[in-house]
Amino acid sequence: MSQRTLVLLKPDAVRRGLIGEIIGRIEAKAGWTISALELRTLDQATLEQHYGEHRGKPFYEPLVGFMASGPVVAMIVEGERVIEGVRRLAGPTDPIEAAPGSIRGDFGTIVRENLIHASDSEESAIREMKIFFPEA
Ligand code: RTP
Ligand code: MG
Repeated sequence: MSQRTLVLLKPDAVRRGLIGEIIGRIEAKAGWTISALELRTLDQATLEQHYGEHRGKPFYEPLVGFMASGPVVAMIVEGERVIEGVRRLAGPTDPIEAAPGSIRGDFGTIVRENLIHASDSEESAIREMKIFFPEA
């Protein structure tokens, strides 16, 4: 079943020069394609929309501060079972729990600075794609 998902390469990934490495892993999956891509610095309003479900949690303010600390790469990736697939490529939220071979497992150590965001369901994907690529 072909799907679309919203992926963000977080500011730590951009700062550390990992854009190519991470996009390479996504592009290497058979049949997946990137159909929209933009480098941009996120403002507070966009971040409040995107991470609204976490408002009030202890990690919310530091998360938003981190996500605004530098440019991110936002993209739409399309393909077979891509929603679950990119989440699997990324690995669990906490990089220390993420297996080697996953993006977070290979490159992360800090929960907040875990390199990549990917929509967690079809519903989230539709909501998040509208925030970042309203024209798509
Ligand atoms: P994401 O939404 O970014 O794809 O990550 P996720 O589903 O794996 O994790 P989620 O629970 O949605 O949390 C969103 C992001 O908040 C940061 N976080 N910090 N305890 C903490 O300090 C903490 N917990 C979460 C991470 O950047 C996480 O990806
Ligand atoms: Mg999430």
